[in-house]
Amino acid sequence: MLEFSLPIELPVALTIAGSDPSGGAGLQADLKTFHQFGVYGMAIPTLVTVQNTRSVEAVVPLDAGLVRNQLDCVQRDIPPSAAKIGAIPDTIVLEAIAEWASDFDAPLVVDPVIKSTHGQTLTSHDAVTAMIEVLLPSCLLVTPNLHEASLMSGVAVHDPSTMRDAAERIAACGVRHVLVKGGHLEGPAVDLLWSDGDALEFSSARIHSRHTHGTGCTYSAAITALLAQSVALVDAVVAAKRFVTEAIRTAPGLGQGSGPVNHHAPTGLGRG
Ligand code: PXL
Repeated sequence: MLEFSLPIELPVALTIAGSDPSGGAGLQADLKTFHQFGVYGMAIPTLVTVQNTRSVEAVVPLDAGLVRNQLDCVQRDIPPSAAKIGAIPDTIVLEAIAEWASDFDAPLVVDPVIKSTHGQTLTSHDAVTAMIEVLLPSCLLVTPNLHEASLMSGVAVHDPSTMRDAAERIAACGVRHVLVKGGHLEGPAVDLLWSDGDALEFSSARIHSRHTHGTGCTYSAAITALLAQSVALVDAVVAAKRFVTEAIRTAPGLGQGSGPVNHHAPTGLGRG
């Protein structure tokens, strides 16, 4: 007789993010990444975009009450062991999420998606200010790119030293770990993790590709999936960066514009 050994407990992660119908970014990228890392994914949309790999044609915010009801509804039934927050359209939705987050007691990652790959504003400036004031104190990790780190810190970020200054200032807003992604600098892709007052740098070879749509979503989703499995934060960042680098290197070349990365890339966990 065959005997199956099922996982004793399936890890669960939640994404609260925008919808990208082309599947490369937003909650679609997050769910694929959760799945690839062996994690059961749940998803709450905050806004709906009309977009493909060439352009964003519309961004439609969802109602804050609807977002909050979804949060409460899934939380009381399947409480996730980690969650991530992506694009937030406006201050009202931000405040609804922040109120929920203040009671959430598992690791919470926020990827402050201010603009889409094509430069369309997804998170309003007011919402970024509110994010710093009311959401960051409930988060374990925030993962800005250079532009987002500049906006959040007021430091013009353009090299490793200013990445560190910005990270330190953002951490002072009440978040323990800040990962500033240096992917848009020249040379190797160096990310700086400000972690409990220490600065750590992670470097990977730069891959020249136009197929980088959704890279930031995929990176923070991979970190969240690992945190949902109780992996330590620094180890989660190292493994997630490796996954994303491989996902860019093996991008499937879909679409006529900036296509998605390869969400089937190996995770290094021995099952993806
Ligand atoms: O990759 C950032 C991002 C996040 N969320 C949504 C997006 C994008 C980029 O286009 O569309 C919904």
